[in-house]
Amino acid sequence: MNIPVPRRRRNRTAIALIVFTGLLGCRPETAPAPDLRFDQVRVRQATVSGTANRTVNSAAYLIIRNLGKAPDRLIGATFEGARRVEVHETRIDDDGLAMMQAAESIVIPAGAEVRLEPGGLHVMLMGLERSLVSGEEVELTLLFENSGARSLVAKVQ
Ligand SMILES: [Cu+2]
Repeated sequence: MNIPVPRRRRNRTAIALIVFTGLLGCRPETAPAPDLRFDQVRVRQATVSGTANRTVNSAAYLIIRNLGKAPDRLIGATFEGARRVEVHETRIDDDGLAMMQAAESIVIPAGAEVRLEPGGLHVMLMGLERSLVSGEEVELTLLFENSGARSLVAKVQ
C-alpha cells in the first residue's frame, strides 16, 4: 500500500536538506570562528597526605584570549587526578563573604580576554588523588562549545 506523505512534512524535509547542503558548502575560512590562545596556565600546589582523611582541593587559573571573530564558551574542564572538576565563579554574598559557585558556562567574547584568577573565576579541582608539587607540569583540558577540547600544560605553583 502506498501511504501518501503529508505535504507539510515533505516541505520540511526539503528545507532541512537545503540548510544542510548550505552548511556543507560553507568554507571554514569565510565563517567567523573563535581563535583561542592561553597564557599563564597554572595550578595551585596542594598536599595530599595518605593519613589525613580529608578532601584536598586545588584550582587552576589562566588567561584565555579570543583572537577570532566569533565568541566561544567555556563549558567544562577535566583534570586527571581530581575526582571532580568544575568551573567556578566567586561571588560576594549579602554578608560580605566570598562564596564560590559553579558557573554553567563562561563566554569568551570575540576579540576579548577572560582572566581566571584567585578571587574570581577559576577551574576547581576537587578531591585530589595525589599532591601537586610546585614546579611540576600537569595537563589541564578545557572544553569549549566551539573550539572543542583543548589540552594545556599547567605549571604547579
Ligand atoms: Cu571554587
